[in-house]
Amino acid sequence: MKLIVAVVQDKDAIKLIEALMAKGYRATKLASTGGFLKEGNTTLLVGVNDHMVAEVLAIIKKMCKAREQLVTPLTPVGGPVDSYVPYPVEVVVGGATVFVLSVEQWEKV
Ligand code: 2BA
Repeated sequence: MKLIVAVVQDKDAIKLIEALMAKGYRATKLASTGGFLKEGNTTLLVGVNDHMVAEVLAIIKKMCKAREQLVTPLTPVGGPVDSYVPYPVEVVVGGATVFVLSVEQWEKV
């Protein structure tokens, strides 16, 4: 038994959940926030048997796209503020950040 924890972009979340449901997987959607961009993203919890992990990863890969996003760096602390021009920097977000955890016990009570 594994728990797949997938951090995905909000834009991909609904289609990903639909694709998982269509294949008979169950998922829990959590609203989350990225530590770096401090913007909303989605964390999905998917509990599966070991032999299903590869298929779930393939679905995540298919449904989640990498996108470029502009970030404006903060003014450096203690530096000269008047001469600092914060140029936006591009970061590539996604497709998805996925953790596969071993589950010791799974109960439905
Ligand atoms: P954020 O932390 O908001 O990060 C968004 C994107 O910013 C990252 O995309 C990466 O391209 C960039 N980034 C993050 N930290 C950076 C840093 N210290 N310096 C430069 N660029 C940085 P992704 O790697 O695709 O990550 C997307 C989201 O997945 C993250 O949102 C975070 O919510 C989650 N995530 C990524 N790695 C994680 C990890 N090791 N543990 C927990 N959550 C993670």
